[in-house]
Amino acid sequence: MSTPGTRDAILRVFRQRKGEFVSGEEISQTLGISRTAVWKHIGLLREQGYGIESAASRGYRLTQTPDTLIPAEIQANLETSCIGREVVLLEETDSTNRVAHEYGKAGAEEGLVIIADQQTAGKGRLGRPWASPYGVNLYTSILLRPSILPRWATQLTFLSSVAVARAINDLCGLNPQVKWPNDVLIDGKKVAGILNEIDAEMEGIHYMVMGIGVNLNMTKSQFPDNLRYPATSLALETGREISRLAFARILYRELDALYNTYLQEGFKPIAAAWSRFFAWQGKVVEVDFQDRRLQGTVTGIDTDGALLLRLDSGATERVLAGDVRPL
Ligand code: BT5
Repeated sequence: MSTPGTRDAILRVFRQRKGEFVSGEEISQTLGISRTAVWKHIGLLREQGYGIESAASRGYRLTQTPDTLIPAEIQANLETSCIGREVVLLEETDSTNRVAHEYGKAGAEEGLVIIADQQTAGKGRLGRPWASPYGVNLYTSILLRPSILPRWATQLTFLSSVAVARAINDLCGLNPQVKWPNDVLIDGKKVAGILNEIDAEMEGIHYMVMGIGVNLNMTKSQFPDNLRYPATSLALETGREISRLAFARILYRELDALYNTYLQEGFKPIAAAWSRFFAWQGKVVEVDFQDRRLQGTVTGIDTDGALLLRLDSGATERVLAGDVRPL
């Protein structure tokens, strides 16, 4: 058994026994590995920050877990119906979205979650980079297989923004705003980005990859110099360290609840939830769209996620893509 798999399995045994001592003999038998291997893996877990007490006649007991992202810890009592049913953790990868595409193409079930401690080529929209330093933030991609037409796929971007905004509010008590179409901001500074991609044909979606990056503990010096917009992290905003594990779990729960609502009730409740975090409703904005610069009052979003602007002429314009600035 590989080291991460064994680590996971040992943690599962500890969880099942809820803080009790478990003998080395029992762990070795349950996992089918030698007592020496158990001892070695306990040592590795301790190096990763797990508090594991050992008592000569009683065995081992888990006393503390670090902020390490370990699938068993993420899944423990997660109680979601779909999201997180399988969790793949990678210490380093180019992009979790790229990995999720591989799983999608190979036929993996929806709800699969990919997480990385670090991305070496994290992707934003239009080929832009997403800064993804080691161990401080959440970089995750979720594989979904909604049976919807490709043109409705943008609706899921709004769903992910709401989940991120709710998770931030739940865990930190901050009041994030969502920006059309996909960013999550705190006081106008970008704290999370979303990159949803689909593999589809005209009649339907084969799968969707929902990519979410949230700046949790990133420090000022870890942000690239040439950012398009001001950025921040939850630690910078709250002054305290944010548990990656706690944030990931809350995010997957929110996503799961919203995804179920979406499948049962459609986009309407998602759009309503999104609007509550949307600071520009009723505001005058400017947007570059299809080689034109438009100014208008934001009246909401359409069923396909297009931004609805009321122009001075009284006409309504549907903006499908573009960068919106408040005036
Ligand atoms: C996004 O693109 O905001 C989508 C970012 C999605 C990242 C996640 S991480 C997990 C998954 N795997 C991936 O490979 N991607 C997804 P966009 O709106 O195009 O914004 C990109 C721009 O944000 C860049 O051009 C920078 O200016 C800025 N930026 C880069 N890294 C940032 C960071 N960590 N925090 C805030 N802004 C950043």
